[in-house]
Amino acid sequence: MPQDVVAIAGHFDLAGRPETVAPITAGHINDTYVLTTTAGGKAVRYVFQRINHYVFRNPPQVMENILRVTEHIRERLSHTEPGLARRQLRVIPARDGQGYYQDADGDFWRAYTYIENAVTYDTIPSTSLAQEAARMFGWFQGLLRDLPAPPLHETIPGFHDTSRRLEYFGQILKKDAFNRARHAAAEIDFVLEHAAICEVLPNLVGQGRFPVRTVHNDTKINNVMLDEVSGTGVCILDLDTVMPGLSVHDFGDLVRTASCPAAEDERDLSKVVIDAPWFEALTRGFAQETCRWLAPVERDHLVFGAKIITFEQMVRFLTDYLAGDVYYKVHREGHNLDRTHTQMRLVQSIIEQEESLNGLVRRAFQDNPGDTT
Ligand code: GN1
Ligand code: MG
Repeated sequence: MPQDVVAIAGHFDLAGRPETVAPITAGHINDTYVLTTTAGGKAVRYVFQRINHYVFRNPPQVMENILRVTEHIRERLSHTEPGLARRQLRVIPARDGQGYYQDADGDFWRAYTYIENAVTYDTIPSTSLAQEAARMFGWFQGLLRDLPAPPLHETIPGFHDTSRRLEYFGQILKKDAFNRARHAAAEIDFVLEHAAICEVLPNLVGQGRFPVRTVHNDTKINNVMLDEVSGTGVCILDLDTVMPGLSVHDFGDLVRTASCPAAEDERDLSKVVIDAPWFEALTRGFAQETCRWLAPVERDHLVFGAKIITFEQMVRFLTDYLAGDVYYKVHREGHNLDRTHTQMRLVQSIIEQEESLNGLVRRAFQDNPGDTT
């Protein structure tokens, strides 16, 4: 594969000649490589990605969205933060001017400049970094509030339509093509028992009582880069699912991935718990940036957002386990079932602490009063 990436790189206008290619294994969907060139005696790094077109059925639309979003943010930042090129991913167009290159196998490739001196975390090492990461996702949402019409393409239809995901889960469960349901009886019962929570947000949106915004939709903690020395937020990554959605889903996915010190596939479930100080740090960081414009109904549903997005993630992992591991990359037998277990445990942990978590949200927003009335 590294040789292929060098050949692919030939279709993009890079500085210098490709020297080395190394895979990056984080991320469950796309294939990612870092390619290094030498230009004028200096090493220059690029990120190359093969877009998973089983997941993203229309990669040109994905790239159209990303170009619009990155250009918009660059334009916004150029007024306030000139010279801060690393705050923003930069798409390198292919030689034919498109935002991607399609190879002979029909695969779509894209290239970004590499952001140096910044790191991502799969599990976040301190509450202060958690707060900063959450602030970054709030900042990102704020920058997209005035993205000019039309709305972005829906790159994965019904991405956070939890009811639709539940319906699909029901179909896969009925087939049980791999005879795996017998290993997940308690998890299946849990999903069916909690089905009603899927209706809450769609009902509010349907009644016009809940804003639909341009949001990130995949705010997993490793999708934000922080400066490797100071810890200050640098840049938001993984823009494939930036599209219309709900701010509470973004907050929720952060809570899912950063308020628990254990990994998403941790097998020791005693380590899997929503830790209040981490949750509080995330809430404070998010409030810092969003308090000026987040509607009261959104604030009141931040904890619910964490519950529903974690429940949805449980349904997604369980569905993929039953379907034979076709969507998420797996690295061991039962990987998707292990992931299902952690997500179920997190939902239970949110339910157990719901009242006190809501109290922490209220406190964070009181300390960061906005101008929403
Ligand atoms: C996928 O690619 P990655 O790892 O950032 C998935 C997210 C899930 C996440 C679970 C397009 O994200 O929705 O929350 O795995 N992305 C897509 O870890 O399905
Ligand atoms: Mg992703």
